[in-house]
Amino acid sequence: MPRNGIRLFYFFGLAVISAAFVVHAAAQQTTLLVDVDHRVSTSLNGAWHYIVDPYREGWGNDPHKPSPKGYAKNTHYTPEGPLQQYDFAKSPTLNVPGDWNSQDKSLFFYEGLLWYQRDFTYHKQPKTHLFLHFGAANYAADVFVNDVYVCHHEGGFTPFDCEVSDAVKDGDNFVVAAIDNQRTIERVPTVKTDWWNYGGLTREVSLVEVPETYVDDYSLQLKRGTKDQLEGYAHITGAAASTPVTLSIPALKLTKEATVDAEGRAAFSFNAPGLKLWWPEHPQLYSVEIKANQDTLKDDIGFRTIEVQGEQILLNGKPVFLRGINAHAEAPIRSGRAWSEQDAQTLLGWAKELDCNVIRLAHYPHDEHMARVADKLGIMVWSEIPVYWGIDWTNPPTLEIAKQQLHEMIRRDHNKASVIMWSMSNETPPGNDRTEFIRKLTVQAREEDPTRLITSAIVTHFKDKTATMDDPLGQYLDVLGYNEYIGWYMGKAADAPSYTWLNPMHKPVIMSEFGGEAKAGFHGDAGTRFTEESQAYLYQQQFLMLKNVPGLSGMTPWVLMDFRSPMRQLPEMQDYYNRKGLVSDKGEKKKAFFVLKDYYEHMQP
Ligand code: GCB
Repeated sequence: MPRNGIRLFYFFGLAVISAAFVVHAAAQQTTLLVDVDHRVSTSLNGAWHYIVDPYREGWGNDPHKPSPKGYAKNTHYTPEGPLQQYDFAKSPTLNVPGDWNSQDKSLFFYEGLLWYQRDFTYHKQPKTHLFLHFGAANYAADVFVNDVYVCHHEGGFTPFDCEVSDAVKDGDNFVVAAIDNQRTIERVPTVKTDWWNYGGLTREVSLVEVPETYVDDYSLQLKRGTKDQLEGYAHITGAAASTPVTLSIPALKLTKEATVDAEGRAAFSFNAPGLKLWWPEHPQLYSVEIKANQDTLKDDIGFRTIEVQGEQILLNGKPVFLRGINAHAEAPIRSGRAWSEQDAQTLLGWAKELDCNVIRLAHYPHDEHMARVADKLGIMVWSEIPVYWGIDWTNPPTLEIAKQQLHEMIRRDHNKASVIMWSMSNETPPGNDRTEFIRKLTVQAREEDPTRLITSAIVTHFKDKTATMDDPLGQYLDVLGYNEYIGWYMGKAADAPSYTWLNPMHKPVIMSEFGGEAKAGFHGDAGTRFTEESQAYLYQQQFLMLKNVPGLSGMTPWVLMDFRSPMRQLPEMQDYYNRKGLVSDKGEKKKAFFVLKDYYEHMQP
């Protein structure tokens, strides 16, 4: 990897290059450790001081060429000292993890730069690497430890690890993180989304210490077409060629050894007699242990295959119908960005109650707890990057940041049995530039993970009452997702059953969105918008229509729970919430919840 070269360049070239370039060089330094939640770590969750900085004062005079000066320093204000106009120690605090919008009323609509700071004590062991791990920071993060610039990261929903081995001192330390959630055209997502742009250190932060050589990535998957053939690799950073790596699965009494090649990669392929597969009804997980030199990495993973055959999706070789639901990473009951295991338990608990076997985690990678809990509960997952609506298709840095987010999503969750599909995008406007952009993403996704299915949610275009599922994007996908809002944005719910659907590509189709809004507790007749009755009726009519969709292999109605969106401004009904939830933001189940539950429970397998 060119990473080491860039590191050396960073340290020796620092004095002679411009501050702007330092930002770029630091950007390359983020590592990505898999399975961080199974490593011993020191949590940095808790209260962090913050300074709201709408004019970007903390970056110094040129906000376009940020330099690691300004607020990266942790100096305290004294009346007799040089003029200094900030002081972290006297500034208020925010809880980390947590978005800033839902913690301080004055930050509800805030978008821009905000500085976080906290002290920490650390005693690093010799011959180790120390990483500062961020579950996610929305959107851009620049991080300093003891005044040393340690990393830059972009993308608000994926993890990153900044190496801080040289920046950390024995004893007292401090970390400063500049987080900027300004929406811009060239970012991913771009300026308009139907969800709240929650800013800040929205997921857990920790210090992760690993030995000199360590397992940074591994993969172990069931080979397609088999019931007990496992294959994969472990990648050991810093390991000399021929270093032995041991992989064991104690419950199967299996221990396998392989040696790393010149790239630090050890390949595994072996039979696992007696292997129980992962099924939604029996989500079997195995404890897996990987050892290389001083490092041991443990994980709990399941084994299953997922593939398509004609218009069907096969799980472990058998056709499966995906009884799904969509969900945003909106925290149940309290609102704000979801981040905890409890949030995941609540959201996935409702999905389970609906008798779902799949959840679409829209429209960006959710917290890792979601995939972990889904692994345990037996809920399959559609995981997506925020290539949403109108992206800057012809701008190369936009493609780069989309690719980076795709890479980070796959890397974090490629050992989660629950995750069966990577989604490249949602409702993108047809056009050659769009298709070429997403085609490139599909190529990368297949290279990085040949074991899962590739999909996208496509907006349905109707000609009169006929929908032809022929968006050219479909040729690059394994499974076609189609979104439609008959009965809400177009047409009448009563007419849904009379629509015709055509599937000229003969691929499996998931109706990836349909639905309508209802305010919990608002009742009336089925023809009155926002009543629970109208939403329930819309679902019933959709079910009648869906019977006629050729190749239908699943559905994920929109959406499990009401979620905050600045686009939803109707007083008394919406109040900045998209009300298409089957459950309100306060956890009240609407009539349509029970309509869907009944439908799924009585569905023939
Ligand atoms: C869509 C989008 C989703 C919106 C939803 C709506 O098509 O994919 O992000 O929230 O419609 O409620 O309008």
